[in-house]
Amino acid sequence: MSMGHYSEQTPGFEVTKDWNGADQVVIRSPRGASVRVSLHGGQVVSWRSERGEELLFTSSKAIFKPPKPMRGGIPICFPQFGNCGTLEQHGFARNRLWTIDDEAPPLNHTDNNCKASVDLLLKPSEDDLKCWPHCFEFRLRVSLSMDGDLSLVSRVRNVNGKPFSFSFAYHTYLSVSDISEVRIEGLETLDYLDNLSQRERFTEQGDAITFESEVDRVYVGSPSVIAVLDHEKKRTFIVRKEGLPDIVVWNPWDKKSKTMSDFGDEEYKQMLCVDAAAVERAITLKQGEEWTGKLELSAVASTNCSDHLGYPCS
Ligand code: TA6
Repeated sequence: MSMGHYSEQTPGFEVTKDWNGADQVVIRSPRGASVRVSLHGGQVVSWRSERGEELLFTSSKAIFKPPKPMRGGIPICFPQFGNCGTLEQHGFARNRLWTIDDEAPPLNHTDNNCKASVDLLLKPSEDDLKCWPHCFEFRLRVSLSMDGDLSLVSRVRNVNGKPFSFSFAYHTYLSVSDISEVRIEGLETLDYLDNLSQRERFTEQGDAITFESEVDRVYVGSPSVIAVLDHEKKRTFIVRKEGLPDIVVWNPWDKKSKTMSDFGDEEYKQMLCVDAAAVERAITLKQGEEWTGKLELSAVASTNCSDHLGYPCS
């Protein structure tokens, strides 16, 4: 067991092993919230509130055997989202072993909300360069604020000559009480690409989004803050993002659930994927250029969500 980044103000992180022997990093906030990150895939596999409540969904049938990513938490889709490209579904980053990065350069923006954090690093292997011949450095900082907010900051740098383009998503499995009691606010009237009909483009209605069937959509040009309201739990997830213009919304519903071996037939009722993403337009980096994509998640009592959104939640 070793202790990493540590300062008077902020608790540090500890490195443990999951039951498969894969290294995991655990970050704790002084008030008891916690986040667990697997070095396999740089995947957040757990985010718990100060009361110890798990806020992310993980399937009871999830496979914890690399290289397959675990069905749940926050897999990282890079350098390709979905199957729109030549690589495996959602790219290779979620199937690779990341390392802890002790020399991570400081983040550009200062963040006054003292946080405990860990920095992870991914570089392409020889095999990766065969299928995607681009030298990159992917730095991921995972942080937990004093209030238990979870933030992920990705920095992708082009470290060799040729420009390259990629798409990206934080494939976030939110845990919900009952999908039919959930609504998303902030995506009203936006255009979306429907993955259920060959990415055809549609325009969302004026109301908040609710769920009564399979949904697999990429909302393009979405606001930087949206809210996922769980009426039964009286809880709202506030999703803030930077450098990620799109939001992917996915629920497999009953039929698709039955086709996924690492997902329970009824589990679609307890999860909703809301991914901060860059899908519609690929991100292109010239030599030496770096892109930053930030996600911040807060879980608040629904009574307070308008304070976070700056407009009344219904
Ligand atoms: O985010 C939506 C999506 O692309 C869906 O089309 C669905 O395939 C989902 O991701 C899960 O992908 P996975 O490869 O993790 O089974």
